[in-house]
Amino acid sequence: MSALLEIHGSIAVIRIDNPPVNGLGLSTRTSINEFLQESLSRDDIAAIVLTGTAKAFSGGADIKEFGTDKTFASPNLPSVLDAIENARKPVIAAINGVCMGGGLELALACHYRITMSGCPIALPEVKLGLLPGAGGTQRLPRLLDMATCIDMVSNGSIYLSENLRQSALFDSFIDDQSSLLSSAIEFAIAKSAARPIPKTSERPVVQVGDPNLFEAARAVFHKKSPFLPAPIKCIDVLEMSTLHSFEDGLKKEREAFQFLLNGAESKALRHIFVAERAVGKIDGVNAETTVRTIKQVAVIGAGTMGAGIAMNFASAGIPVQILDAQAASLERGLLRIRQNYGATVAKGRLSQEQCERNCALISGAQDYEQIRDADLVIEAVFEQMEVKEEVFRSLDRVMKPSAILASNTSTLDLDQIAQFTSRPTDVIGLHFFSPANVMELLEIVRGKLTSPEVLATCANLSKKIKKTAVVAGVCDGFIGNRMLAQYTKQAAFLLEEGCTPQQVDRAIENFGFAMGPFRVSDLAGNDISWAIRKARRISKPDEIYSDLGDLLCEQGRFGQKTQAGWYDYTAGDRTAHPSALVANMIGDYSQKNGFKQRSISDQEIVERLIFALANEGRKILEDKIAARSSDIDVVYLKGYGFPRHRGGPMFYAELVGWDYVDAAIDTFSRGHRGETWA
Ligand code: T1G
Repeated sequence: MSALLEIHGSIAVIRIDNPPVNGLGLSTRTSINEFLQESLSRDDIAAIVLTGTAKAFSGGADIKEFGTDKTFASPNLPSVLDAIENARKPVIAAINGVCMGGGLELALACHYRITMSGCPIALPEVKLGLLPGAGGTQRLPRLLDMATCIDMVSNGSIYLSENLRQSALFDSFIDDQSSLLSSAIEFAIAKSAARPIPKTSERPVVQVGDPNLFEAARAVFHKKSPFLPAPIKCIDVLEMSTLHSFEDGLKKEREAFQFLLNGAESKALRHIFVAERAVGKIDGVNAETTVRTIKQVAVIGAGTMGAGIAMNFASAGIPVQILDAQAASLERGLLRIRQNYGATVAKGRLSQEQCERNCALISGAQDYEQIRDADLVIEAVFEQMEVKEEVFRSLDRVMKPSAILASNTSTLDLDQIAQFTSRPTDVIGLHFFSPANVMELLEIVRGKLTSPEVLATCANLSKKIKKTAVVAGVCDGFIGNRMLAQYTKQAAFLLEEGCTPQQVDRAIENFGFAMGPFRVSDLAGNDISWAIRKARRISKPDEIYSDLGDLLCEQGRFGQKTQAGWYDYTAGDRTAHPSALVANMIGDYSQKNGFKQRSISDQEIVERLIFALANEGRKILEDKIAARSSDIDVVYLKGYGFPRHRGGPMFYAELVGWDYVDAAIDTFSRGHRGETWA
């Protein structure tokens, strides 16, 4: 059973009891309905209170049931909401916590609603590519003004109950949180004889006011989310509530819900909802795994990365020491903290001044004595093994026994780094992405000897600094950069065959990326990938790359910072202008190398780039560098801008079918630079 029944005198209390969020799966809905029918049949029961256990009333329909015939909004399932609304005794919703999606729709079908402060109220289905499919779009506008309905339904905005206190959504609002149930029971007793029993569906729709409200909202979403059908559908069905009867409006809602439910966008967004939570399931780590307390962090290196990393902790209220041999670097690091604090994802209620107060700058310290008591030290020094070796040998000598020693390396072998210490089980990789205080992704790199305790501690800490942490094994590039290397390679090979940078960028941006590979490279700095290719040409001499990126950098065209890269720029303007010089450079290079030029479709451009990602992702899974396919999707969404409504490279490959992908790769492997698809 996933509901409980308690009798309080003449009042029946039905408690939704399906941890962790009281999801309204079929068994829960069935239990609620059984207890409802029992309460309605008993002469000694005058009214019913419906509430939740713990901190949730209900988080909504069970997302995992979608695609089955059990789903909440399934037209072929008797609705517990109809049973409640048509009950011949008053049903009162006592909203005790999270009340979202189908949970709010359940409360809207009740005859009265009582709540307290601090309850998140939302219809966030749009974030899953859906819309409220159980009457929410037709009942809410009978209680709240339409502008708020549009914000709640089309944006998925979450409102705290106290911010809706004056609305008709709640019939009673209590201030003493401990007395919600007793107040609800008293309210039920007071209403038990009141007739007629008020039905939300029989209330008139609240006056819209602005006749242009719906059109203006559509214009916003056409611009804001051109790839997503759900927000516009939400507005359409909300508007239907003003044009049709409740029953007809419900039919329109149901049609729109089924349309969205079966759409690729919603499948992708539901996949990511589950994937973002699955990353926290780490092999060898469970609820019993010890998590060390991290009260003090130290960061070695006050460069762009070091300062950004430090900001994550300082802005989450964790004191952090920042070390750098050069006092000037520290000053620059502090300046970066001041300048970039506003964008820091981890900033909670801390002010910039409080964040700075959490930062202790230590210059010239080479003996690390001053940081020996730190619980976690993260090195963000120069990306050379010799430098890392010196740092880790010193840290091993100085740091207290329980300290965790982390490297921010993005390309070096963490297992080799761990061997520089006498405590390899305490060594881990924490690969932040630049700008480190902004990018949500954190790759936690698990060395062969990294202990589950150290893993659990870092995974727990990542939540405190508001990062999405994905565990990766040790290999060159871990998960994201390893895939990015194949993506950027294919992008350059497309230029060798006759594409222009703007054609490649436009094709992948029309697929949904915010920026194509060449605009991204100009933004990040073409010299960064240039340095990586130079290093790889030594470490992996057989690796095949296009020389175009090198030719570009040899002309000093590093991108926006030099006002010239794959594109031309004017001072102070980030607009990318196609470059005749680059076009000539590509043409000359391809002609010199005898590369056959051809017209390439946008579809091929997209498939070459996306299947390069998926193909490498598949190898990453085979090498056991990622724990699951959906982790790879989360990495590429959170760290590399893969469009969320496409679900990630692995999800997209599964959606189009791996047979199709393999057939395409087989064709590519017989074409230009085909050997790189092996
Ligand atoms: N269905 C299934 N599982 C859910 C779930 C849901 N609705 N919500 C959460 N979970 C799981 C989640 O996967 C995780 O699982 C655990 O609960 C804790 O979640 C007909 C069609 C409620 C604010 O979109 O926003 O109703 O990892 O880590 O941080 O119109 O969960 O432990 O295995 O997020 O405390 C609409 C989605 C559904 C709300 C709690 N409802 N959930 O946050 O916990 S569609 C939503 C959330 C619908 C109707 C339509 C949050 C939360 P695991 P968590 P949290």
